[in-house]
Amino acid sequence: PSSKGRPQTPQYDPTITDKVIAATGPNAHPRLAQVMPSLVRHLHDFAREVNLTVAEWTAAVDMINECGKMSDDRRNETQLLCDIIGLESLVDEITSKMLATSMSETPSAILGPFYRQDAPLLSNGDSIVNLSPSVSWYEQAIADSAFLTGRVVSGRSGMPIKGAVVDVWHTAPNGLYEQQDESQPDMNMRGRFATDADGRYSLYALRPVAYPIPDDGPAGRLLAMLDRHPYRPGHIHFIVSAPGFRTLTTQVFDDRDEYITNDSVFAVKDELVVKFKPRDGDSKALWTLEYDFVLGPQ
Ligand code: MBD
Ligand code: FE
Repeated sequence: PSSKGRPQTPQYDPTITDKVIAATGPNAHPRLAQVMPSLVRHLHDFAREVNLTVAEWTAAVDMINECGKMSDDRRNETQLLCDIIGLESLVDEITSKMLATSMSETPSAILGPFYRQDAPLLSNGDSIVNLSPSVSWYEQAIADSAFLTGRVVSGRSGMPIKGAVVDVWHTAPNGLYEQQDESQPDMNMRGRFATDADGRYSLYALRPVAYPIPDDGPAGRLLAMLDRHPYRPGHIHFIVSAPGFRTLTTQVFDDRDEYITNDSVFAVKDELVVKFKPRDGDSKALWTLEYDFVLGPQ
């Protein structure tokens, strides 16, 4: 083969991609120096692959700006945008694969945009449901009243963990978290429970209902333009923590739900699908759920 041909790679006119990557300095933050070249390469390749135009890029910038502008402590539109393209679920999967030490640990699920710190510290057997007979969803709250119990156990030893904190939250039967809804008192449907000497937690809550994620912003418009629905299957969120154990963020999903195979944010896992059973002889609940949380070592 001739050695006099043109060089295979341009020497004097590197691609924009190469220039951006080469611009990283020697004192760059190590993790950023590792991840940014990959991000730039994939983003540039994406733009080339779809022939991204200036008009389309401008629309995307406007969209991200709008997400930021409408976000506050009650609404996180940027996170919602990540959720509907599966990014929060993917990152959760990657993280749990990196950290999990055994198959027996309860699988994680995404935090979502509606967690609030400092939920009330309650006692086992207390209710997180604040029911006023004047709310439109009163009847449904009675029909879905549920006793939740189970143990927090160590994945390594199988022993119950005393003093683990079970932080729980879900929506009212109208499909709204309390911070989205003027008709609910502050911190409604939220609570933190410490496990007893047998590692057991117990509380009164509700069977969760399916509901649409907020779809009056950019995330909702994107769903509509993709001919997608905004619904999540009914779920209850948990963060389970104990000293010496890796904190578990997860959700359980009611198997009665029609959206269980069709979650708009892709968070359902088989092991997190639960069956509520009818409860006899308890004036406070028509249903029971028994669910154990298995924690991995820190
Ligand atoms: C939710 O209630 C939720 O849990 C997630 C992950 C995303 C949007 C709404
Ligand atoms: Fe949720």
